[in-house]
Amino acid sequence: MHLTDEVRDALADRRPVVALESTIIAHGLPRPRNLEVAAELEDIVRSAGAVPATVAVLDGIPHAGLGGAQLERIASDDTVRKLTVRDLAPAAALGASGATTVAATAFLAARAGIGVFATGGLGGVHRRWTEAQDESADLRLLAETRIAVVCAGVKSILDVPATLQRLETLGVTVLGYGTAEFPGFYLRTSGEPVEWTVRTPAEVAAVLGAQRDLGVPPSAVIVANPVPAAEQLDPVVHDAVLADALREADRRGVRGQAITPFLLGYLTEHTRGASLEANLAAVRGNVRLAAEIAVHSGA
Ligand code: PSU
Ligand code: MN
Repeated sequence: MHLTDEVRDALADRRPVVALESTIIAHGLPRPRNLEVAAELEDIVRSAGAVPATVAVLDGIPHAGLGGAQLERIASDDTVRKLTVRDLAPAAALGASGATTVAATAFLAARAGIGVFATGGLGGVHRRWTEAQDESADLRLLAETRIAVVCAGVKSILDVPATLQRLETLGVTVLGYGTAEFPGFYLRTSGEPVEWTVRTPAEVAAVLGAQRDLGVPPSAVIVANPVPAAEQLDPVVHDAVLADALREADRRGVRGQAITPFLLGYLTEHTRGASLEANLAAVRGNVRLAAEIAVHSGA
C-alpha cells in the first residue's frame, strides 16, 4: 500500500490520522462539486489537528493519502470503479483504479494502522431484502475490523431497523453521539433507539481504549452522529421523494452496486439539491468529529 509521507510520518509519530472514503466522492456526489468537497473534507481534518488519509486504489495500488492530481482523478475520471473488499484483489492484479467503499476503506485504513474513519452514511440492509438479498458488504467487514467509524447512521434509502438488527447480530458496537436515537442520514433521527449515548470525543476515545483493553473481538465502533438540526432535510420532503426514488429504481430495474448511487442521485435531483446539502452537512460534521476523536485517542 502506498502512504503519503505525511500519513506515514504521522502514524510513525503516533499523531492523529483520519481515513476518508472515496466512493462518496466518485459515485455519491455530483460533479464538479465532488472535487471541492474532497478538498474541503481534508481541510476540516487539518484544522482540527489531524492528518487526512483519503483512501483509493490507483492503477492497482491501494493508497492512503492522495495528492491533488490523484484526488482530481478520483473525482472526475469515468473509468474509476466502485471497489468493495472483494474487488481489491482483482483491482490490484489487473492494475485497475477505483474509489473505495466504507468496507474497502475501513479494511485498508486498519491495515495501514489508522484507527479512525469518517463517512456520510454506512451501507446496510436494503429494503425488500427478502426479494433481493441486497445487504452492503460494509456490515460484515465492519464486524471484523477494529476501527472507529463516524457516520450519520446508515443511508435512509435502506431498511434501518433491519440494518440495526444485523449490527446487533454481528456484534458491532453502536454509539449515539449526543443522542439516544439512531440518526437518519439526511434526517436527525431514524426513529430507532440506540443503547449507548456518548457526549464527547474523549468518551469515544475511552470506549476505543476499553475495547482494546478488554480484548473484545476486533470489530468496528460505530459513532452515529446526527446532521445538525438546521441542516437536515425536511422530513416530509424526504419521505415523499424517497418513495418516488424507490419506485423509479424498481421501474428501471436498477440493482446491485448501482442502486445506492442511483437513489442518492435521484434525491439530489428531485429535492433540487436540498438532500445534497443535508448529506454534505452530515459528512462535514462527521469528519470534524472523527478528527477530534483521533486527537483524543492519541492515534
Ligand atoms: N455515504 C455517503 N455517500 C455514499 C456512500 C456513503 O454519504 O455514496 C457510499 C459508501 O462508500 C458506502 C456505499 O460504502 O455508499 C454503500 O454502497 P453499497 O450499498 O453498494 O454497499
Ligand atoms: Mn449493495
